[in-house]
Amino acid sequence: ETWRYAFEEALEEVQGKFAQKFKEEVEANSDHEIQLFPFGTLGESADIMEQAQSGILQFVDQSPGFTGASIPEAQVFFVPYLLPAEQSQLVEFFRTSKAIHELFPPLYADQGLELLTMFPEGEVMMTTQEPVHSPEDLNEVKFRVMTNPLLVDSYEAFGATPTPLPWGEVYGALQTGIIQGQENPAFYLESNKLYEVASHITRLGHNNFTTAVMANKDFYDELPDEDKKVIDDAIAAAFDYIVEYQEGLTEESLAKIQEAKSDVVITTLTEEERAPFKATAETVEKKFLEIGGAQAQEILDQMKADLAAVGEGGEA
Ligand code: 6CS
Repeated sequence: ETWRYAFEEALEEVQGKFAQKFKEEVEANSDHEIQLFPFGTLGESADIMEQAQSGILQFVDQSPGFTGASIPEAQVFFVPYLLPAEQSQLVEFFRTSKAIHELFPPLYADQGLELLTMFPEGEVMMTTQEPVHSPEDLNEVKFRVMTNPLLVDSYEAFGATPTPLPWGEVYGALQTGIIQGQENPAFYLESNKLYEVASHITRLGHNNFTTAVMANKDFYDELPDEDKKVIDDAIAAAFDYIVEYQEGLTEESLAKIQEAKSDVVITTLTEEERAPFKATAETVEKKFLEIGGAQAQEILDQMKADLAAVGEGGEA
């Protein structure tokens, strides 16, 4: 049988690398084939999600940045400075989190999805046309965010004017001045040449990009146990692979950007400069409890317990 798998990025970007490894594992261990659909081949993130829910696709990678609109609890990933900055702690959190492995699957199941895994894609950085050292510098900056209500609240708290847009419109919107800023991990800034249209990159350590891979639930439920095992093993192998693949990726990507365009300014905010951004976490957390769905409190409490279990947690 041929199974279709769509994701939000290009084949050689992080989600694509994960998908390629998943395909390789499934095909090596079964008679099934995986057909990959990178970004743009089937539409935007919202489109591929719809196709996975209706069963046209068997697998989909969609980030909570978009899923937060339909599973409000998934917005928890946009409470700033919640995830740890330290990579080994971060990975351990994704491997062991009860919130991810026990609380989220039923919420995805309600949407017709079998949650297979969540994994981090790298430190999120702001790119803007002017330098940013404080929330005041974001005043009047129309800042593109994924279509996620809490991310809008978070960037409002950061002092910007958040503008939710699908990914496909971001480069053009920066180029034409409809927006003046956006955020993404370094590999994505590099591969999509975002530095051409916004030459200031600011690292404020507020988040790591989380994504999720799901199967259509009816499809998954009806599979024989041996096929479920092939899928689960392939996901586990791809998780290990993608963690390893990302070692050093952020710094390499930033170096490539600097090489491609020497006037790009990459700034890491000092602790002092970060303080006012960090101070917004409490407000955004409260907002999450208001708009994060029936299980918001339970999810947030569990996330914090999971983070405490892997180390200090708190600083992204
Ligand atoms: O900003 C976005 O919309 C996109 N960012 C990443 C890193 N992956 C997919 C998503 O569409």
